Amino acid sequence: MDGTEAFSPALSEFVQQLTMQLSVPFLLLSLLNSVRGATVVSPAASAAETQHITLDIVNGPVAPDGFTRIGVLANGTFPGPPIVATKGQTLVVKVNNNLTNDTMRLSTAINFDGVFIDTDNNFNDGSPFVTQCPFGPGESYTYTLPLGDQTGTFWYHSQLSVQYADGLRGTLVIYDPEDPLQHLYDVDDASTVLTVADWWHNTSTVGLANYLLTQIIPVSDDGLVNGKGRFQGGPEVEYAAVPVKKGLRYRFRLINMSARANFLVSIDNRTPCRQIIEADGVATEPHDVNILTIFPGQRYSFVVNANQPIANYWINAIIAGGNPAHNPNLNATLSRAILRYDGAPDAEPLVPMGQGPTGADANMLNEWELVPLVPIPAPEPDFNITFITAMTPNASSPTGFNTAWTINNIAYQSPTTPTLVKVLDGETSAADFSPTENTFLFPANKTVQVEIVDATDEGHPFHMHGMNFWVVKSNGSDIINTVNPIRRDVDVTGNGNITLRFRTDKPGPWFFHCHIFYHFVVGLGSVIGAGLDEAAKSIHPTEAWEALCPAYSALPPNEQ
Ligand SMILES: *[C@@H]1O[C@H](CO)[C@@H](O)[C@H](O)[C@H]1NC(C)=O
Ligand SMILES: *[C@@H]1O[C@H](CO)[C@@H](O)[C@H](O)[C@H]1NC(C)=O
Ligand SMILES: *[C@@H]1O[C@H](CO)[C@@H](O)[C@H](O)[C@H]1NC(C)=O
Ligand SMILES: *[C@@H]1O[C@H](CO)[C@@H](O)[C@H](O)[C@H]1NC(C)=O
Ligand SMILES: *[C@@H]1O[C@H](CO)[C@@H](O)[C@H](O)[C@H]1NC(C)=O
Ligand SMILES: *[C@@H]1O[C@H](CO)[C@@H](O)[C@H](O)[C@H]1NC(C)=O
Ligand SMILES: *[C@@H]1O[C@H](CO)[C@@H](O)[C@H](O)[C@H]1NC(C)=O
Ligand SMILES: *[C@@H]1O[C@H](CO)[C@@H](O)[C@H](O)[C@H]1NC(C)=O
Ligand SMILES: *[C@@H]1O[C@H](CO)[C@@H](O)[C@H](O)[C@H]1NC(C)=O
Ligand SMILES: *[C@@H]1O[C@H](CO)[C@@H](O)[C@H](O)[C@H]1NC(C)=O
Ligand SMILES: *[C@@H]1O[C@H](CO)[C@@H](O)[C@H](O)[C@H]1NC(C)=O
Ligand SMILES: [Cu+2]
Repeated sequence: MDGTEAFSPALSEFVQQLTMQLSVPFLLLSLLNSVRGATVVSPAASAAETQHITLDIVNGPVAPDGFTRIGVLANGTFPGPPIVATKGQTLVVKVNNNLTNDTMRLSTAINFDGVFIDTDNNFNDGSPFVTQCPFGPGESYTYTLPLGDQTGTFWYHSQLSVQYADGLRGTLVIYDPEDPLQHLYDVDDASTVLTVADWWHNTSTVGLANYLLTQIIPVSDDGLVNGKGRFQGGPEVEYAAVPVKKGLRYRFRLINMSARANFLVSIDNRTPCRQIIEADGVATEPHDVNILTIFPGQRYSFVVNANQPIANYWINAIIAGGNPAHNPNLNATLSRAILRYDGAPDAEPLVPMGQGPTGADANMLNEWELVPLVPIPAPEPDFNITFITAMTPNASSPTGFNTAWTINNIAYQSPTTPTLVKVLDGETSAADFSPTENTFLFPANKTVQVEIVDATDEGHPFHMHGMNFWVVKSNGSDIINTVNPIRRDVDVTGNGNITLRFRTDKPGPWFFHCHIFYHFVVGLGSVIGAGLDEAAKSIHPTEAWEALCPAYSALPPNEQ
């Protein structure tokens, strides 16, 4: 809130509406008790310490852009149902595999992207053939995730092959009832979670087969914002409307659920007022930008002050991901949503669909300018490694086109026996892993610096499972910051170099991979083996986990 705008009527009306919808006494009380600076938090804020969640993974029809296809969907929707958590909870997520359609992968495994995984809980990280075997149709697996002190914006997705391109993606927000940045915004609820995602009409299995043959990642048919979008020549599907009330400040939580594409996100008439306050679950000092590029897997929170005239405004989410000539359906301009002020007509903005601010007005986000709210210096490295990424056509493929992406000349290939299974059997030395497992071993409680050297012409968002890293050097900047660099779990390289540092405090194998899953499945991945001797002693999976691999290997190939 700034100034003395008509706050109280607006808020009390808002509170009334909200409480009518939710009728949660706790919320009512907390809102009425604190008028100014009230934060509209999710109803789960009052929930018990353990939250039980069920996700049914089904094949069903879905038509986010008006074209009906069969997807792989959590609870039958795209995006899947939002997971709403509160700091300190333990999430117990029962995932039922109800898949039936073998034109897409029938097995699955779920990763809760960015959620820290406790030391002894590595087996619940959801990484196929690293921390678990996938589970097949008719099976269930329950992920137990103690959230500890972590808060912020996350998501969940299938981690198996490129299956999440078929739709298995959803949001996960951990609300902090005592958010130190609460004074900056008034509203932070389900309506302020924004997702951008690429979308294909065909299955990911067809897409992957084409990719292997042609070396061209299938260009998506469109980009979706909050699960809605349009393709060129398709029906005029109603864009998602994001409701705001004049006079309130909104904490938007933007999640890039792409499997491939990126988006340039801006809001018309927002010059110069979008404050970033979070990157990948790490609270930052407020930082003004007008446009941000967000890569697959990344998340940002930003505050928008609804201080413009009551109207509809475009939220531009210009999609970029491959050469549009490869898919005439893709029209980058059609990827957008509407910021709708209360009192504005139920209609599209009157101005044409634009690309957002350009040139100096763009005020793009420079990652190296982000400053974590809680400073933690990057520790001095005990080990330095270099990853050189490259795309290597596969000479032995019959077409000559078969693609591999490599790190230090090795294309990661999933082993048959998951890394963790081997570790628990006492296989913890380098010789126990084949070269194509690209597994890097370090003792426990050390700091590793990895420089990723990338001379390719594509962006690669590198994602670390289970923990954050310090971004000592961002792509596109020469600044080395070890004092208080941004910490996050996805950082982008591509025709440039980045330097990251992480700790090996959590014994276990952790996936470290490009979050463009088409790159990942053809090799752009590695495993960080942190203190594996310790892991062999400290990790004690459940019987249900032990049963996953025997069940998976007994499946016929079309059910795997
Ligand atoms: C998903 O669907 C199941 C079965 O209908 C339901 O019990 C569960 O609560 C749903 N999950 C979420 C997160 O909404
Ligand atoms: C299975 O998926 C394919 C590809 O999307 C679709 O053409 C087919 O109709 C689906 N089968 C059933 C029984 O839904
Ligand atoms: C999914 O499978 C579970 C466990 O078998 C079952 O309880 C549930 O009803 C199924 N849901 C759907 C939508 O088929
Ligand atoms: C999907 O790809 C297959 C194989 O190329 C093709 O036969 C089919 O028409 C495609 N379906 C859609 C919806 O594009
Ligand atoms: C999401 O990631 C994709 C893939 O890198 C990127 O092209 C797109 O710009 C990102 N979206 C946003 C909103 O930045
Ligand atoms: C893409 O969509 C925009 C907005 O409807 C339209 O102005 C433009 O002509 C379209 N592009 C193409 C190549 O048709
Ligand atoms: C790692 O690299 C840093 C420079 O980035 C250097 O200061 C340090 O001595 C190196 N450490 C080791 C163990 O090689
Ligand atoms: C290269 O092609 C051969 C023959 O098709 C195949 O067996 C092998 O898995 C491919 N390698 C990679 C890294 O894709
Ligand atoms: C690593 O640190 C933890 C916590 O301080 C300690 O319990 C563990 O013994 C240490 N491990 C090694 C190998 O130093
Ligand atoms: C990385 O930085 C270089 C400049 O050093 C720039 O040319 C390149 O586009 C950047 N890559 C990405 C993905 O932003
Ligand atoms: C990245 O590092 C490599 C190897 O040190 C160097 O040759 C290259 O110029 C660097 N790229 C950029 C954009 O700084
Ligand atoms: Cu990549």
